Amino acid sequence: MLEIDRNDARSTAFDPAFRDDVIAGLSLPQKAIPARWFYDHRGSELFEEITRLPEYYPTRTERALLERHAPEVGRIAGPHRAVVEFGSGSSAKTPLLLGAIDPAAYVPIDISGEFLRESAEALGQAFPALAIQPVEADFTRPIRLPVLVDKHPRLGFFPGSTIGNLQAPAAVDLLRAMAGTLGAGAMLLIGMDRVKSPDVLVPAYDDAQGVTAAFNLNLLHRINRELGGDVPVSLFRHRAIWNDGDARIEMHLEATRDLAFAIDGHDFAMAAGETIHTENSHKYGPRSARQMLAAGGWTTLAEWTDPQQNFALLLAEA
Ligand code: AVJ
Repeated sequence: MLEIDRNDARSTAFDPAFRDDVIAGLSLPQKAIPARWFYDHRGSELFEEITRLPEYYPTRTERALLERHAPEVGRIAGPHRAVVEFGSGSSAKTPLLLGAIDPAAYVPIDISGEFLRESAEALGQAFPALAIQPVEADFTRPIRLPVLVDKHPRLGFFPGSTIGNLQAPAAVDLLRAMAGTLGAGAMLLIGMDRVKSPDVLVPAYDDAQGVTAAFNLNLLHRINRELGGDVPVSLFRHRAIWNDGDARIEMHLEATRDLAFAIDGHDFAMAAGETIHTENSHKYGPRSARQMLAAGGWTTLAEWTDPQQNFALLLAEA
C-alpha cells in the first residue's frame, strides 16, 4: 500500500485555489488561466494521449535521449541518490533513469493525486526493492521532502520541458526553489524543448486527431464540473499560436461568437474572437537554456540533444 504525502494540494473536487485562479484570470483584460489547472484526472489522461501523438515529438525525443544517455547521467551523478521528480504525471520516462543510476529512493511529486497514486503503484511493481514516497503537491510552491530521503544526495528530475510553462522570471525562481528543496550537493536532470520551425511546432500543439483541442477544452469542462459553471464549451475552439518574439507556443480558447456564462456567482461575457489564454510553452536555444539554469543557481555539467536538435536534456549541479 502506498501512502501519499499531501503537502498543500487536496484531492477533494472543489479546490478554492482553482476557483480563485479562474475568477481572477477571467476578470483580466486578456482572459488567462494558469496551465497547471489542465491536470485533473481527465486532463492528465488526455496529456498522456498527447505524448503518443505522431505530431508531438517532445516525449519520444526525450525518451530516446534518456535511453541513450541515462548511463552517462549515472556515471556523473554517482549511485545512491534520491531521485525527486517534479510533475511526475504517469512517470513514463522514470524507469529509464532509475534503471540506469542505482538510486536510493524515488519521490514523485505531482498535483494530480489520483494519477500520482496509480503511476507510483505501477513503478513500485517494476522496482520492488526501491523506496518510493509520492508527494501530492504543486511543485511551484515550497515542498517539504519526506524524511526517507534525508540521508541521500538528491537528483532532481524535471523532464518534458515542463519548465517551459513558466515565463523567464518565474522559471528562474522555480529553478532556485528546486536547488533549495534538493539541498547541498544536488544535481538536476532537466528536459528543455528547442526553438524550431513553426511548421513543426504548431502541429505539435494542434494535432489532426484533436486530442490537444480536447485537452484544452477539458479545462472548461473542469470549470463546469468542479465550480458549477455554465460555460458553453461547444461555443469555444482550440487555438495554438507561435509567438516568435517570446519564443513560445501559446494555447488559447477562442469564443466562436458573443457569449456569456456564470461561475460561482460571477458573470462573464466574451465577444466573438476573444480568447482565454490557457498555456505558454516556451522553447529554448542552446544559450538561453544554460543561461536560464545559471540564473536559477545551476551550473550545466552535460547536455545531450538529438541529431535534429529538437529537444535537449541537461544535467546541472547546484
Ligand atoms: C507538459 C507543459 C511540457 O508544453 O508541451 C502539450 C503541455 N500542452 N500539449 C508542453 C502541452 C499542449 C506540455 N508540457
